Amino acid sequence: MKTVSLIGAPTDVGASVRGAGMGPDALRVAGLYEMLRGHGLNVIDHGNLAGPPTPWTPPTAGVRHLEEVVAWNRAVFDRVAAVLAAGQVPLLMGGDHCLAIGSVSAVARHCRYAKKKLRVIWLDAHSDVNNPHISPSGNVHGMPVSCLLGDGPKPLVGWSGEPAAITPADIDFIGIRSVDAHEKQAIAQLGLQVFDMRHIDEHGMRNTMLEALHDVDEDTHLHVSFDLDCLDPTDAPGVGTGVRGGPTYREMQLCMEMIADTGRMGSLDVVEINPALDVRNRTAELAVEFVASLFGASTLAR
Ligand code: EXY
Ligand code: MN
Ligand code: MN
Ligand code: MN
Repeated sequence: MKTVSLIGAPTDVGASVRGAGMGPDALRVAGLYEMLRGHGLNVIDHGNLAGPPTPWTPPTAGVRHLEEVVAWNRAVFDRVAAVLAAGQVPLLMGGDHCLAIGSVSAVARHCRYAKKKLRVIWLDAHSDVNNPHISPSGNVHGMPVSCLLGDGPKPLVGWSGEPAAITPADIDFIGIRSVDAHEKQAIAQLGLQVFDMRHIDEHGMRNTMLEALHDVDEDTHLHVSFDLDCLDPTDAPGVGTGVRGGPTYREMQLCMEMIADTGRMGSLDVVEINPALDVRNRTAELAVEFVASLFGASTLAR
């Protein structure tokens, strides 16, 4: 039986809006553990990782809270690596999206040893491909993809044991609708596969996901990095950087169901839930519904 390990990382260290540090408990209150158990999975809740408080200082050399971001990601990296080594599926409960630096780096290292092909699905309103030279905010939750591609603040790069944890061909973005001017240039230069909302409008979620998942095979480890601001803020108000015009509830469910159908999801981040901005824990409850679909809880037996 598959074992899913819940790892809480209660921090907003990579953001400028406070509150994402309460995300892990919001997911627990919304019944994440019970839902997974109910679907026949073995579940271990490892509790919350420890790390430094967020200092709320301005950026230095284009980056905010670098030392603390490194500390939190180090804790995430170590725990995700240990969970993968034990043959379990790590489910990182953020926290803000800077934590994907640690989780995806650990997954990339694991894939190299296990001789698996890594594919990352990045579900987000934002492309998160800033770096300290181009970031308008200095917030590291807008930079994790660059760090994973080997272009970020030195202390956040190279953790997988290679100069870059992933190549541009390893990652597909879904739901994007907020891209900074310099990020647009980076996306074009790197040739990143960005399925933005216009693509989903024009081609539909089904064709979009067929394209995004086309090269997933039995040797693939699929990592899903799920930023809740991918959803429309009318459905998911509890996020710090909401952008209107997201996928509908059913489009998002189809996205999750098609990922589940591959049978290859080996690790997952659920990030950017901000309970301080939420309405009666709606966003965490929605996250639990979508995670259920990612683990195969479709309407009919298939
Ligand atoms: N692109 C903006 C920045 O870099 O400051 C906003 C980034 C928000 C990142 C959110 C969590 O995905
Ligand atoms: Mn993000
Ligand atoms: Mn986002
Ligand atoms: Mn691709």
